[in-house]
Amino acid sequence: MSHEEFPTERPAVVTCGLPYANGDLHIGHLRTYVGGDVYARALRKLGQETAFVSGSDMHGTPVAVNAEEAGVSPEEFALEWHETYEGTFPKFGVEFDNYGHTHDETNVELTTDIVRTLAENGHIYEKEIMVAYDPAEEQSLPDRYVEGTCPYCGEPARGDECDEGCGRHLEPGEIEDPRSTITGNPAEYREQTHKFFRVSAFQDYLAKFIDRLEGTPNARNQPREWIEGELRDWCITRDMDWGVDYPDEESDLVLYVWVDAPIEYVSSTKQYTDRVGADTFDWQEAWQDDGDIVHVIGRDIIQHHTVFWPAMLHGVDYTEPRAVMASGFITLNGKGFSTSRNRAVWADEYLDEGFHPDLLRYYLATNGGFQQDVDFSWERFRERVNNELVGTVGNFAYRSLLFAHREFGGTPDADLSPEVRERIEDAIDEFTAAVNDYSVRDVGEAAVSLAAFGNEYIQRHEPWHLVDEDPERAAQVLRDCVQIAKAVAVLFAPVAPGTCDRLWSQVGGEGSVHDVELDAALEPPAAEFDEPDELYEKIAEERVEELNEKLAERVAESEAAEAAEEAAESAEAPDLDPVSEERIGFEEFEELDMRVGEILEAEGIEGADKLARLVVDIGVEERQIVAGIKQLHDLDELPGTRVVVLANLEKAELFGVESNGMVLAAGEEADLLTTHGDAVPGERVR
Ligand code: B3M
Ligand code: ZN
Repeated sequence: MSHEEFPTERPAVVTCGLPYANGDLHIGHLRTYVGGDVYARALRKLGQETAFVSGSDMHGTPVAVNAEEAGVSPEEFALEWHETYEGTFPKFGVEFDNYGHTHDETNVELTTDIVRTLAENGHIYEKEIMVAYDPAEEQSLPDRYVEGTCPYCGEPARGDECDEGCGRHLEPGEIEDPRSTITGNPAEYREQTHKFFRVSAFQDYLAKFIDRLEGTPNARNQPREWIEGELRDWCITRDMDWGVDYPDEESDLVLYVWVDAPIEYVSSTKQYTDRVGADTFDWQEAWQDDGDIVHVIGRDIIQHHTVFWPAMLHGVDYTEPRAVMASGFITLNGKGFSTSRNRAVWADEYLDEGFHPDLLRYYLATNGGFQQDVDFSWERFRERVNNELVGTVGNFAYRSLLFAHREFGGTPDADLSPEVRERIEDAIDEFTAAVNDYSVRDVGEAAVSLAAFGNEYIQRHEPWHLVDEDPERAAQVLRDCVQIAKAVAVLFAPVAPGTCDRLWSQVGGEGSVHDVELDAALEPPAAEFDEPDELYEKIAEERVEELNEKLAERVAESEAAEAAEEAAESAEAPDLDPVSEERIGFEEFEELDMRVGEILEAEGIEGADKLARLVVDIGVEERQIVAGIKQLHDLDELPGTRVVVLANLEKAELFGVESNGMVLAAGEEADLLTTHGDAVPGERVR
């Protein structure tokens, strides 16, 4: 820990990565927002002055491309999604102090201002570069308008990021074998003048910054390689209409979306101050003087938050981030979410199923460390809800409060026992340590393990026997239990804000549990309270089956639709040659000695892009055959495959390897010809 522990005397700002305003939210998206919300609420519990902000990311090609597909202007498209998100977050208890968007006046002004200052401070220069261009459309192809291969790891990449491979940011012109996503044509390159941010000049600063940075280990470690390697300058303009104009120039360029997007963190805080007054929260103190800035993001955007963004902040003398918490990804039944395949649990769908948002919050916040990938399945969801929320937290609270209410009408008149006081103090310490470790899971764990202790405590003392045998002892035990329930309400509130507010009023708490701090956990509960009701409800096994079926049906439906589309496409796709006019005689055909073969071995030929060396059993002998299928097939999968071999083709040498025969294949993708019945290797094909 390189900074003073929380709570500090400084204002803290917790931010969540801005969602692109370009489509429906699924529960995978919610992970960082729930994480950020839990963290901000937990900080407040420590008494830390905290603003929790975010906003919609309106600009850039991720929005422009989808808007184009939808046939509306990017502005209209993005605003509509922005309004949807604004409504969705609170439904999950994610309550930002301010939720703005990058296209609003505050952000456009502040972005313009910051870029101007960077330019004045000598951090921006102009350079001619080659940018991708689609000649058919006569337009530049920024970012997501091109697809190709990542120059660093060779994986397929789109636009400005290598999203399936090494995760790097890609500069304009870097992508290899670029194709236009508009027409599918190979892109051409044209020279254009662009603005660059001199990130390279910040190398020394960033090297020290990364040593100070707190947060999850992935966010602190991953950037070292980039910072210690060759730190390249960053192109901050794009040739498109949608975005914030590059200030003070007649050019057609707008700022790269990753310039104005993080600035929204500041703008959103400013809007909060504008609304509540600087006495309540002073954005300038936080961002320009000395605040504790904590960014909560997905792990795919670590580079932006630990390299480009801190350099920008430093370049205008703003407060650098104190911590970056980067969450892992989320999978569904072990496979990635796929919005296009409808393989997702949508945010609205979850609520429509009638589940309380706290259940999902609990699952997302505590099912693994924040930087770990998390798998969601309805089965596991049910298990955790039933065992931990119903079985541990709910069960403890209900049985304790019901019993105390019945026997004493509320909290019995007795002193808190030292054992229980200590146990609650430990839980408070665990909670505080979790916040300082940036672990939302441990925040939840502090509360749930306290509830588990409560269950064990009540079981150990059996107050239902004591009421008759030793009423004073019974009063003592129940006093302890009500205190534990109250402490659970306080400690669990960041993770389960809705149900903990209920628990808070069940123990006779005044106002909202979100207005009290950790010390409330040890304050005496109300002498009187009403009969409680149960906080959580069990999920039946049939519900899981039903939900899984729904999901499977939906995925099957969209996969079928996709397959039909693909089939239609490929049916019309190939330019088929007309059938040859020249006829051959049967004897000529008979000259072709074609045999059924079985592939025994398949390996790529080193140095050759396309060639593979196959060993094929053709019954009478084994043949070594070179085939141009290296990239078209998974070679490891080929052994055992039946093929058709032209066995009396002249021998040839390809890439220094002798090829003795030919394996027949059809089409661009080298679809291998095979047999479908009981023909064995060596039999002739006629
Ligand atoms: N809009 C979303 C993403 O790449 C992007 C985040 C911006 S945070 C300043 O995950
Ligand atoms: Zn890569």
